[in-house]
Amino acid sequence: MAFEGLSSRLQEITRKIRGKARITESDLKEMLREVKLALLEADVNYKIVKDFIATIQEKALGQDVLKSLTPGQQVVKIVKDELVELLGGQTSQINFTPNPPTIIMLVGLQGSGKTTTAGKLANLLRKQGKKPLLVACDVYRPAAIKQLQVVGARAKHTCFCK
Ligand SMILES: Nc1nc2c(ncn2[C@@H]2O[C@H](COP(=O)(O)OP(=O)(O)O)[C@@H](O)[C@H]2O)c(=O)[nH]1
Ligand SMILES: [Mg+2]
Repeated sequence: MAFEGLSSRLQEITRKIRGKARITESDLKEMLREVKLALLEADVNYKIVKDFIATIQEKALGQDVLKSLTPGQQVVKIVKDELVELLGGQTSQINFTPNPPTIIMLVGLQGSGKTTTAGKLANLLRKQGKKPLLVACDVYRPAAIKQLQVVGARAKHTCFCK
């Protein structure tokens, strides 16, 4: 998922509603429409976004949140909690071996984004001070080696390609 810009966009959306003393149902719908667009533009799957928005709407309308004293804050809390849930609830760290290199296995169907994720992961690890290496070993898929070279060059990390 491409999350660049998403967090600042969500902050902007929630900032608008947080301070409001009164929120109407149409304010809520308007906010959720913006959240929906932000998530879709960040490449989140359409069905996931639809369910996500429906859950928030149900929670916000169902629990008399809008009639409470701090409706804005409560709506923002519901959005935040649901986002955390959507992203898997808890984070887990990569276990690095004490004897490098640590080898990371990405498993998925063809075309599910493993190579792209390898590039993103290498980028993230590099920012954390690691020295990620991408090694092109897929000799079956057409242009797989070239693809890794392109992904590697874009993220400016070392790629061993034949
Ligand atoms: N929209 C979108 N496309 C992606 C994402 N990750 C990968 N892709 C695209 O999906 C296609 C397959 O990705 P790839 O990394 O080659 O998958 P692999 O076969 O599992 O290695 C490529 O065209 C990628 O650009 C993503 O997060 N969002
Ligand atoms: Mg691949």
